[in-house]
Amino acid sequence: MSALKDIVVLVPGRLHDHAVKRVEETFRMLRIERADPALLLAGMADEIRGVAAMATIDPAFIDALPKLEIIASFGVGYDHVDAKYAATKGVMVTNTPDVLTEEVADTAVGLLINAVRELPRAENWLREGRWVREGAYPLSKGTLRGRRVGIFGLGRIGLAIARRLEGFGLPIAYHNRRPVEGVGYAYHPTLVGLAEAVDTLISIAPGGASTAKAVNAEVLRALGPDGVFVNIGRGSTVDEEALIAALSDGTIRAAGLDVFADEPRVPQGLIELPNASLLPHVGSASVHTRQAMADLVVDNLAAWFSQGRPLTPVPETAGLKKP
Ligand code: A2R
Repeated sequence: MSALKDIVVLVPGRLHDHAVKRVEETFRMLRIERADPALLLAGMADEIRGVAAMATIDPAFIDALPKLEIIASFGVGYDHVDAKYAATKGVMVTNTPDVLTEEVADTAVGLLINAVRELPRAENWLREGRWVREGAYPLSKGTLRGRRVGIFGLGRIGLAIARRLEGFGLPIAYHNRRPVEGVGYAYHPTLVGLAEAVDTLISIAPGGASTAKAVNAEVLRALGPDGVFVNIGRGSTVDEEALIAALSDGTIRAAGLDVFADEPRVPQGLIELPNASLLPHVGSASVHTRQAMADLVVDNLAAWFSQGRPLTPVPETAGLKKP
């Protein structure tokens, strides 16, 4: 472990306290306010061999660190790290998959039920004293009964959501770029085709260019007037203007959203909609799961520097060898 103590790891910006504590205990930690080359003091850049971050890491920042070997990113989505560019520079990138899969799947199901059965609004009815004054909360217009579920992004988390909803007695279909081997759910080669075939669309696809605004006006029209859209993946996958329009004019029935295009700013148009159930990106946000994610960030760094291979490399850098 003493060898690890000589290795300099930079933490730019905010990071989970437990991860910061473990980086500090295990390595020589440096901190700056954000991942900006202008904030690197003289001599700092030449020492840094690892980065542990939740922050955006762009090519300019990677170029500013000539000794950089690994970026250990917090979270399973790593669209804020330019992993393709890192790969061209021989820099390993890791994320924190698996340890959050079940938590995010639980949240997805909660959000779906909230959106369909209006549970947050029903709770407000009680808290506002309306149960006493006005009687029972109105019957929810939506139900899970009879729904057909489509999953956009049937990966680790998508499969965990599908298994839960199978248990609810609902048929499952999905859209990925390729069918998943060994899975019996109906595959749709296009997202609009999936939306046509179902009335409940759950997005758990990654962010980035290939999914940007993939859930657009056409997809929402295909979902139809009884349609429910749940997003627990990335806000960037949705055309938010089109979603607001579709919820306002009855193109779809309801939405449950945990993620937004420009967090923490949520469009006022969404906030004002009674048929949108909104959460502040809490998919994996329990003490238990965030601690496991923090551990995996530091375990990736420790595995890289002590054994020469990380635990959970992202696909873009999975083939890289330690220099
Ligand atoms: O397309 P495929 O066959 O590589 O399947 C992946 C699918 N996916 C896409 N589907 C359609 N169009 C795309 N452009 C596209 N890009 C990726 O999303 C795969 O089945 C799924 C992602 O699954 P995993 O890589 O196992 O990720 P995990 O752990 O389920 O997390 C998903 C996302 C993260 O990237 C964060 O943005 C979010 O959950 O928290």
